Amino acid sequence: MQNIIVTGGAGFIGSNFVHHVIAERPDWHVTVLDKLTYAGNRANLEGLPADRLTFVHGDIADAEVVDSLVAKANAVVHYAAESHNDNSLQNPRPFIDTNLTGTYTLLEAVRRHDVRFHHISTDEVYGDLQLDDPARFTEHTPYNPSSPYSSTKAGSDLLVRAWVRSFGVRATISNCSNNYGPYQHIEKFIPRQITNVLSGIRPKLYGAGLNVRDWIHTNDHSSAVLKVLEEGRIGETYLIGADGEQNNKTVVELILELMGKDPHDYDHVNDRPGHDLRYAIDSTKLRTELGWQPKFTDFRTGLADTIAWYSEHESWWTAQKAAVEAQYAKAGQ
Ligand code: NAD
Ligand code: TDX
Repeated sequence: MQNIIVTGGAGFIGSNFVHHVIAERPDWHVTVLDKLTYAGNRANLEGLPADRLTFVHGDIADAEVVDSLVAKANAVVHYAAESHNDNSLQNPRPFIDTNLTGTYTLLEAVRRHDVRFHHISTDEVYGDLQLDDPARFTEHTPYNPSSPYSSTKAGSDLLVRAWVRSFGVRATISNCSNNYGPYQHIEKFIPRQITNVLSGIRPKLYGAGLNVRDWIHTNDHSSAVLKVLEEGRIGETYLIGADGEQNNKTVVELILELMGKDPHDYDHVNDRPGHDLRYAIDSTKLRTELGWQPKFTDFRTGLADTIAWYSEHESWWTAQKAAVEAQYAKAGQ
């Protein structure tokens, strides 16, 4: 497998995966196909060797562009998506176009050219768990998405499954928990709070802040995806998680503490409509079947490194900060 397409490779998790692959697989060439929406940034790919990376500015829902690239590739790793729940509550349309029509367009191309496909998805397709529920999501948990975002991701997963069964497409799916790390857009929870503190704004916690997310460092997500791409069984789904459950209140307080501030110096703001209570992943299948293990499991250290990254890369995010906060202010958040 030498020539892979990474869709959404200029976004947060996709760009981290591109860095990982370039470092770990010296004989591979990566073609990034990215529309450069507000969430895509070419700077995320700076410093990578030009002879091993081709950047194509295009839409995954554009059948002509997709077909011409897929015809020359050995595999497609599909990260491109509209990814933010809050945006999907304001305007669901782009989520339908990219997450559903875009995935359909890629599936038709890999079907035509018999190219290996790996689909990146989320634990949010399973809905949420109660705080006191000992259960975690497994590959057998029924789909029950809550938001326009998670319902389009669930729909895209089902398209992949149907294309495997009906057309013999050689695909795998992975559903990962909440990622954190460098290059994450500042609309998302952790970078929003870090950049708030750096900008002299009090962090904003939705509701009481008791909602739980299962945090994984994006480097661990990358190693898991590479594992599934190379060794996963065709037609199978693998859940990716690193046992990182934390409630939002604890995370905000830890960010403030690590940044040398009063840990209680934050605001409670309007809750998200339909806000999922808790996500938790059981990644036993990936660990036992494919022998994957996470490496970046010390959340305090990972968060401190992430804070350092945003502090050292102010020029990466400052231009967007005012507009992101103005958008949140409209929703009282
Ligand atoms: P992101 O919003 O940071 O990046 C998305 C990228 O896709 C951007 O570069 C954007 O320009 C590109 N894109 C959007 N629409 C496109 C289109 N029509 N054609 C081509 N490119 C397009 O997202 P992220 O947080 O990096 O998430 C990447 C993937 O991982 C998504 O599929 C998401 O559902 C999934 N995921 C995310 C998380 C998380 O915690 N962020 C967790 C599990 C799964
Ligand atoms: O300012 C905030 N305050 C706050 O309390 C923001 C932006 C969020 N929150 C809460 C909402 C969630 O409980 O923090 C938690 C995390 O929020 P997000 O960063 O928006 O992530 P989430 O909705 O959990 O979804 C993320 O993980 C799963 C990604 O954005 C998805 O793409 C992925 O599928």
